[in-house]
Amino acid sequence: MQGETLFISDLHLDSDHPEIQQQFLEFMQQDAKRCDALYILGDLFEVWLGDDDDNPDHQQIISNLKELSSQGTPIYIQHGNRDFLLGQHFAQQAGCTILDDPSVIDLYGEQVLIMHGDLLCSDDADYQAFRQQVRKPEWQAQFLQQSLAQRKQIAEGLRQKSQQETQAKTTEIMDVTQSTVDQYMQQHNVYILIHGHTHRPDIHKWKHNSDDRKRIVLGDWHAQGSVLRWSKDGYQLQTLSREQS
Ligand code: LP5
Ligand code: MN
Repeated sequence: MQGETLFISDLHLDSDHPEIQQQFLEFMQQDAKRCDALYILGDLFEVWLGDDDDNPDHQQIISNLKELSSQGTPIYIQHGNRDFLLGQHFAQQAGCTILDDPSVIDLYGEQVLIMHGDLLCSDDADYQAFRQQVRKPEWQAQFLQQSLAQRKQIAEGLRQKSQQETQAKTTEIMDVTQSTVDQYMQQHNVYILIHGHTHRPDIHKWKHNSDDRKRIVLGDWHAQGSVLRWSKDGYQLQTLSREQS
């Protein structure tokens, strides 16, 4: 719909879940068709091993993104903790613009901070150390030099390690840290923050000093879709049931 901007995140697209891919393809053909812009705030893909991966399911997503953008919907995408290797080749093929995390955008006159959300989980020290390492350009260049088969194996080992570790972490550690949220909002001089990653869709409102602040958390697409619709007149955080698609 024109006059509306859409936000999604955490689809975790993966060949093992064709139903999510199908729902996203329909979302692009329907909801996103005539909107003012589509923002994807990270983890569109479950794993991204490099732009040279020729996975046919990924290729289908890329060509549909390209079609949507060439029909006039600007598409903006941020890196998630699983697809941080999305690069300029992907962006060009898909007709998307990769945005920094964090970024401030102008939404119908309102300044809004958008993030994937993993940076906000600052109490998760092991993850933050790991993140720092894998976001270094030298590390990434070295990783991308390895064969696709080697990269797959490393990513698989990492997923297993992550699964073991997250089981041992408390839910508090894996949620955002409020003081970190306030710091980012202060630093970017905004009252509204939109992010994903935690898979805890919600709208949090609080006062910081005398300011009203708001944090909108997008949901993942594991069991159903999740979309934030934003227009001049207001916003709505919606779930998209699978039956609908
Ligand atoms: O993903 P999720 O939500 O389950 O957990 C995240 C954090 N985990 C990760 C790791 C990813 O899940 C693994 C898949 C990434 C694929 C990338 C592919 C390309 C690059 C490959 C790079 C080698 O992001 C998890 C957070 C959680 O969110 C909540 O915020 O807690 O963090 C971790 O569990 C990380 C550990 O705490 C630290 C891991 C140290 C790894 C040490 C190197 C092991 C290498 C093994 C190689 C065989
Ligand atoms: Mn994530």
